[in-house]
Amino acid sequence: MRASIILVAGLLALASADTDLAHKQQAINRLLAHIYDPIKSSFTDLKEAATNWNPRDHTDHCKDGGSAITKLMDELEDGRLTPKHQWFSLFHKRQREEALMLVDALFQCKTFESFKSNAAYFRERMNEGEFVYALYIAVTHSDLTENVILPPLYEVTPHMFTNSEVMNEAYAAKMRQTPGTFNMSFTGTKKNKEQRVAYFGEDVGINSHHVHWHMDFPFWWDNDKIDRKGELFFWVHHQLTARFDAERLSNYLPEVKELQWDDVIEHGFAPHTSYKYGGEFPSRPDNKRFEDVDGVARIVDLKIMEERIRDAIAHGYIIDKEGKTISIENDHGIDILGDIIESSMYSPNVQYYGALHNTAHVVLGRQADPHGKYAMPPGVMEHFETATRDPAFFRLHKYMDNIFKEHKDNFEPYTAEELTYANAEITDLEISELSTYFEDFQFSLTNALDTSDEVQDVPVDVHVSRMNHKPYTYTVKVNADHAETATVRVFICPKDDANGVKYTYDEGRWTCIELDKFWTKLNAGANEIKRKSSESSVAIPDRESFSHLWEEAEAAVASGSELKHENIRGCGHPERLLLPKGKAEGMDFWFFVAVTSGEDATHDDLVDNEHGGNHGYCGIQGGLYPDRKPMGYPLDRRIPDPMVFMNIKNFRSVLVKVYHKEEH
Ligand code: CUO
Repeated sequence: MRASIILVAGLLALASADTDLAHKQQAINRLLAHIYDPIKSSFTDLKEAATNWNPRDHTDHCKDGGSAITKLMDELEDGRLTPKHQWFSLFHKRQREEALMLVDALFQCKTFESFKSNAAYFRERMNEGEFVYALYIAVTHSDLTENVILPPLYEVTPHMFTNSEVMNEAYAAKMRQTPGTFNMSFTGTKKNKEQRVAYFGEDVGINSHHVHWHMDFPFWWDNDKIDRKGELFFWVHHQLTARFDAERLSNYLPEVKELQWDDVIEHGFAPHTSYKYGGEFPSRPDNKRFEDVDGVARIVDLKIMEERIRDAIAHGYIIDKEGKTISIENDHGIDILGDIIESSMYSPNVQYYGALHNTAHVVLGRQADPHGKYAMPPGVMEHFETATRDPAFFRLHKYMDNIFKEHKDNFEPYTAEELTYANAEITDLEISELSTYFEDFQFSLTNALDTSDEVQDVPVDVHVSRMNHKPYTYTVKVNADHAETATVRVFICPKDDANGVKYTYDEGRWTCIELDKFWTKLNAGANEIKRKSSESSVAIPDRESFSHLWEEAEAAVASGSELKHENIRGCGHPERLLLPKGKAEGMDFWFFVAVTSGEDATHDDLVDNEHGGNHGYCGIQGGLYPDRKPMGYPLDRRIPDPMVFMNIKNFRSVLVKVYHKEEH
């Protein structure tokens, strides 16, 4: 034992020079490869740490003197931790506590070596789902792993992103040791109208964005204050529901109806998805009536929470846990409401307002087995990476969204004076052709398949159809009185509802999709602002594939060269889904641009630095949300008089068509 400690110490001394980005990326890749199997022997430092590093002997590497890691070690050694080869859900209280103990232990590491060694140690001893979640959170938020890119979760835990039929074929290919590529079709059949929009809810990019959003802004987060986390919870989900509605309109489906506790859940869902360990995800038949869920909540509990929240909205204030009132009749109100509704640790009174959203996710997820009679595992609604697959997700979020809107609609409309930016007048707005199409995409299932030092990996891929759009550009021509920084806000809004009736301004504003927002320097006189779809600050490009990250890091380490990364974050709407699907004959949308004063910027450098270019839905990590205005401005308040909007010279709407093409 003593000898091995000395050996580990020796290895650490050797490795201490190896903390450049290439080595860090390599270590994180290797920790996440084949997560259900032991670390490969060829990953010598990780294997050594997993075998011989005892975290209790290295508490001097911990900022807290070792209290976090000691707590986790006590749980482990007392046999209290969830075993391996069992499902994991963040909504399961005990499992979450365990994962967060590891998060805490990793956050306390002073050096990357101890971070990596502790991670390797617990990778071999903790539940795989807990480990993956904890490592993703730690890498996302720790300074030690700055600029490390997390591999796409759909290639780390592919079971959560593809269907059982494909997985069965993949297992067979591995058994035969024959590489293969298998087609994944969306769940359901053409008999089900909801199937027409399954390409959106089941898009791996949407699922990845959603799960990363919840990792960047976890509801359990109680460290430092994340700026406007509650408001962003509203905004990112409002945008998901608005985008889903636009997809529905393009597919001749009505907008999503909100879920109601006294009504049936109209649409059932058969996920055709299995856990790696834990069996099939439960299915729900059509028209299921809500039932109380044992050990989670009664339906009446949810109604009570909703009533208390609606009461607070009507009163214009909430009551904190000391009984004091806090006004929500101001721009900060939506942020507090977001904290309360989700609820997050920032909720001023969780005892009273509960956790309407999180509880509803679990209640919906359990409707197939509400009393636990059949020991069914958690439903798709109980994981952020699978939730949007279920049409009930959008019903639930429409319901939440309507509560938020009730609050927002209490405010007085913006006046013409408030909306006018006297320095600028938009003289023209030109948009290139807007068109969508489907394309093929492939990702790897290799990590879902069992392996060992003796069994060779077999490349097994899944092939899926996904939506994309032709790159587009738009040009805003602006006359400015004097040189000044301005904010440019860009939205696209469906013109007609499902019945082909034109939305009024007031109805239509909540259907608008934020396409972009950026800061630019206006010169005195005529300006031409050109912007490309690829520059959008709500979207991110495709995630780097795991194999690409792997090869890049291995090559950099082998050659001793430097690794440089861009597009670090996984949070951001997939760039290829920026535009809603069009129609063959073209679908009418308003392309709306607002140029307003750049005084609303919270950072000085936004004209030249877009801080990762995904702040619209995901903020700036570790910093202030870049825009002081309420999210959704200027469409976030009632518009009873459209003339006010139409006459604003710094606003411009143009009717455009989005085409959908079978071939591109
Ligand atoms: Cu993202 Cu309900 O919050 O899924």
